[in-house]
Amino acid sequence: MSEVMEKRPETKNDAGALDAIVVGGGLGGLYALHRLRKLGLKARAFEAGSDVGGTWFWNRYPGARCDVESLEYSYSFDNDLQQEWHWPERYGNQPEILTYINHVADRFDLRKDVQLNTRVTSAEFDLGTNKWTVKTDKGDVVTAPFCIMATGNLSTPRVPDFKGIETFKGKWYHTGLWPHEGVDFTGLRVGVIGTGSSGVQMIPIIAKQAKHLHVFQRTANFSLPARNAPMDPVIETRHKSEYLDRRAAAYETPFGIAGFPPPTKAAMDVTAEERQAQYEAKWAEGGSISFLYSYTDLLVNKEANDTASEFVRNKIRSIVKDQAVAELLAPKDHPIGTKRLCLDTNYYETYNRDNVTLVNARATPIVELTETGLKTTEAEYAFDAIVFATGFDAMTGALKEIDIRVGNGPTLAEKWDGGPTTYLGLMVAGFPNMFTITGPGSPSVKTQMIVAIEQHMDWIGDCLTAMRARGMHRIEPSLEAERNWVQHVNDVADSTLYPLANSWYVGANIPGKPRVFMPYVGGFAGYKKRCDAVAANDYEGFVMSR
Ligand code: N01
Repeated sequence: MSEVMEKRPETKNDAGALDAIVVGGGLGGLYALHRLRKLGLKARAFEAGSDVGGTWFWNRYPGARCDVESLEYSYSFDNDLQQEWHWPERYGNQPEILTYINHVADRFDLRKDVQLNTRVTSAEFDLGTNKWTVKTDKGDVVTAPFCIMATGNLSTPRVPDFKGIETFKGKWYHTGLWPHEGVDFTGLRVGVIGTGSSGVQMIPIIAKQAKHLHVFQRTANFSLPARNAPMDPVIETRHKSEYLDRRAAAYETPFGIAGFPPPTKAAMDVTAEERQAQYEAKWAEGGSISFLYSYTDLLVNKEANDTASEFVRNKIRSIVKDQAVAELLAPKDHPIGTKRLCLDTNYYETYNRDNVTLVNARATPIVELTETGLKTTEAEYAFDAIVFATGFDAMTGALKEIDIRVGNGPTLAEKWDGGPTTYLGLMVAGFPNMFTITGPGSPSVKTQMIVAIEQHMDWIGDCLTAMRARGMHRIEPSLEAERNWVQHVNDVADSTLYPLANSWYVGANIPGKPRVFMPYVGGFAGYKKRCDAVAANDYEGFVMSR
């Protein structure tokens, strides 16, 4: 057994005895604590928020809801937990999901190892002692052999660098930093900037409160009806009776979600009438995976994709009465599914309201905020409140904000200057003993996130166990393994239609961010097999040392 990984007695906040430091107290960080504890290892997590929950702690904007069904979007590691928990609706909303995460933290007594209100500022690995020293904005200095980055993929909110923002006399908000007390927009003149998943969920609700709502859309997004509904007790009972099998089956699917029969036909192999009927059925069913599963080739064949894209554009044209507005809302610059598909409740219908105006922020970009509102290249708008639904520095933002370094080598931010490089999305060459949960280069955001988190943390747990058995103290990927994996991630992306979109998957929403395809789109099932094979093959591509 290695010196650094002996089982030690519980000593609360005894920093010297830590086996691992976990950065983040969201779904990833909490599961990391649980898994490490099961292995007899002592860990402490640091969380910037005033409570656990990560994404679901911060994103409290009106209408915030998961687009994966609630019976799927939950931990699978404890069967009693999944049997006992009751989800009231088909899709969990933000307060319910946050309640669930708090329940898990209490039930598994995880809070005692989470230090809240504490942001990790730096992490430095000492090649002599094989230990990470982590510092926080509260003055903590802690050391441990392993560092587990559970920093989230969409955890660094970004407000565009608009001139004059400090002069605006009204209130402004970002969806990812929403006030805990909520915001009442009743009777206010409101401007919402951004029409991604957050904007699409929020706009119908704000429209009902506001005196007038202006939506500033730079890129039209495809959105499908969620068809949220109260949980059907028959479905719940059946799902729970099949839970163990369904969780196992999820590992065999591309998105980590079971229950959707994989498509068997290519779109162009059937008649136009058959396609129309299929898309209609999927539209009526609600949900994005089911729709993308209409045919085998929607994400790899442009001609096939065009049929699905046009179906949704026609739906928009049929819902929105003003055809000029409908054309503006109908996406034409990217194939459906290549940007994150939105799920909505009455999004397109909202544009039929008299108190809602869509502004084309592509043709007439916002140039500045003013004391009273904002100015585009064409007009000036007066607002009491402005909401930025402008997204995140996705996948790399949170990690690059921490000063992560090894000896005198480059920081992680410097190494990733041209785009992130990892081996399997799990580790970075040159940064030993640092694991990234659902890091860039893993399927992460292209899967059910909780399944991806559990798969990563289980793999990491097994890796630490293997190291302990071998008496090893240090692990990192070889540069060659990392290079090959990055090449593979790019090759797979290039074989699909994904790179055709200017999405946050390629960093396009952040000015100056290198255009690199970050998630792995080769499918969760194949990815998991690859991770398992790497472990079975003596941790192929990794170098372990004492
Ligand atoms: O952010 P986004 P989001 N001027 O980056 C626009 C997950 N999520 O918070 O596309 C004008 O998608 C920008 O325009 P463009 C989900 O994975 C999940 O909505 O860059 N507009 C875009 O319209 C999602 O994909 C759920 O041209 C500007 C918008 O702001 C991810 O989080 C719910 C602008 C940003 O859209 C991020 O979603 C919510 C500018 N200067 C989020 N800058 C569910 O589970 C940016 N924009 C349902």
